[in-house]
Amino acid sequence: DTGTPRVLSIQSHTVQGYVGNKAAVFPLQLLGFEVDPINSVQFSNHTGYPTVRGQVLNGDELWALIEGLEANDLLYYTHLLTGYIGSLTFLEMVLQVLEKLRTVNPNLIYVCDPVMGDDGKFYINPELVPVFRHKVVPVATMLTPNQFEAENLTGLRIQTETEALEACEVLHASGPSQVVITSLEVDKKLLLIGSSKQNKDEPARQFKITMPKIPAYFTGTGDLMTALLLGWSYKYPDDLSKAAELAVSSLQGVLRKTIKDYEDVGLPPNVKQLELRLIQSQAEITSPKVSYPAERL
Ligand code: ATP
Ligand code: PLP
Ligand code: PXL
Repeated sequence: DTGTPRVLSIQSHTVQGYVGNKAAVFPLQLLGFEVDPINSVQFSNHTGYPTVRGQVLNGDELWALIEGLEANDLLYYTHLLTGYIGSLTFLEMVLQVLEKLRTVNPNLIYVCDPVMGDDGKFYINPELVPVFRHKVVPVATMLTPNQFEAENLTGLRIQTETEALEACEVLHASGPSQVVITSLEVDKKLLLIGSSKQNKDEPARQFKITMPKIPAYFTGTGDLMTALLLGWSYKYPDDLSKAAELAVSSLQGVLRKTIKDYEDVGLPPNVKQLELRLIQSQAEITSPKVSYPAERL
């Protein structure tokens, strides 16, 4: 233990473009973290393209990597970060990895983006939903669902700010002390809802951040958002609203830079394959200008 925070990040790798680990590792490194990526898949590109080729890591292969680390005494992590998980057996194995990491560091922070889908549509097999709900949520420290995922994890319908806050309370009661609903569309506005609860007897501290919806479709923004929330909440452990302000401001900075770079070369910003301009957005990641303040609720 050198005092540097160390993240085990189990996510997708794409050869080209920025989703999964490709969206999370570089920003966390810029924020000063040691990041050890395990690539849950290696694909040519993300699945929004017409063709995808590549390999999928299975649960046993994941466990072999953990055994290798363990044999060399390399299993000390301050954080576990997970995103899109494609199969039930892999999800079950991630839970075993978490258990093992916590035997080495009982204070390990597990940041979980429970990726299921968006806008009422699943991009995972729905058989994973009960496992997320009953096994993963209870062991997560920070949870970053979108509106659809929060609905599936609680069984509640979430269409208003009030309903989102209630869902956060339900999720706190099951486990995570920090819950961020990363996107909720209300009246054509995009909201992020945050909720933190230090102990069970204390009321949750809740806030919202309102941001403009950029008329373009990005992939990997959810992965980048969760990585930024992990990063900034390590620096502000007692102030989730501050961490979320910085994460949102960074992310909006990256999106603005992405649109601008595409426009500068005369490309329409509306293509589905619009990739984040992550490497070109270092300043936005390390020193975001807080342009979207959190409002206490
Ligand atoms: P996941 O499915 O990974 O749990 P998610 O569905 O919330 O996450 P996104 O919808 O990509 O992921 O949103 C994550 C963040 O990205 C939002 O909080 C928002 O700040 C930002 N974002 C994404 N798309 C846009 C957009 N078109 N305009 C403005 N902000 C956006
Ligand atoms: N499509 C698929 C198959 C995915 O796995 C994801 C990942 O979360 C997305 C779309 C959306 O990515 P994001 O929410 O990070 O923009
Ligand atoms: O979370 C984004 C993501 C992760 N992993 C893979 C993907 C995508 C988005 O398309 O295709 C394999």
